[in-house]
Amino acid sequence: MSLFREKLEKCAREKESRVILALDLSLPVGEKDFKKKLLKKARWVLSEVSEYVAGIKVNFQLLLPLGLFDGLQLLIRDASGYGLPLIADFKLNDVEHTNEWASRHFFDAGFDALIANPFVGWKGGLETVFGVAKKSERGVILLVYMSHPGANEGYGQRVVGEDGTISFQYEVFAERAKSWGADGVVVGATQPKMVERVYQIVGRKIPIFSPGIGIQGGVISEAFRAGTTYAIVGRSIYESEDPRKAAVEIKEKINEVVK
Ligand code: BMP
Repeated sequence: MSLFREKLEKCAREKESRVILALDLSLPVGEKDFKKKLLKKARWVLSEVSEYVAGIKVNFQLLLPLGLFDGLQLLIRDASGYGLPLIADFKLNDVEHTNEWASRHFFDAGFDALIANPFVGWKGGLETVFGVAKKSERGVILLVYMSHPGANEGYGQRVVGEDGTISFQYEVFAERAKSWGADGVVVGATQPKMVERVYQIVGRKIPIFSPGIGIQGGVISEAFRAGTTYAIVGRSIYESEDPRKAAVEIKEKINEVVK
């Protein structure tokens, strides 16, 4: 098991939380001191919820204005101080040399895991990303079925295997997550049937991360009964007037289902 998974499981146990905070705060570009304000707000939200979440996920909303080795470093240091694992959500989706360069930067910057898109395949795609992650004991999480309605156009397509068997693309990706040694899979909470099917394939070996609770329409009880391990939650927490209260409520709702 990678250090990432050990760290995540330890946090989840100690904090009795299966919530990963998606810290996607944003401010209008060009607003006076927007970078300073953005960083201040992100650090405040993190400090409010740090006791009630198992990990943090960072996306383009913070990376682009703050910069990986610039403002973001303060947030990365905060997360590390709270002992929280950090996931880089830039959905790596390119050829080998670009993927490798990006993953080295994310890991050097202090991220514990990254999310990648299995559509690019192994050879010349994600092989080196897994190699870089393994060497540094970081994690790779694969997108298996996304949470938005159009996800069925890609992840939900029927595909014909070499032996002529027909399956769904996401079933193939769930199998690949096993054979490639992924540290997690993303399956939208909005798709409880897909969560259930992916859980049949990966079992307890690979945690299922489900975004889409709340604003996107996903329901905690449906997702967790189907096999979700961690909920990725953004706006329902950081847009709330009281992020701490929102995080506690979500964590407790999940615990009612999983206990
Ligand atoms: P929210 O709870 O505000 O809907 O945020 C969900 C988070 O999960 C966002 O960071 C989004 O980029 C991410 N996400 C998603 O919503 N669906 C997916 O299928 C994969 C994701 O990473």
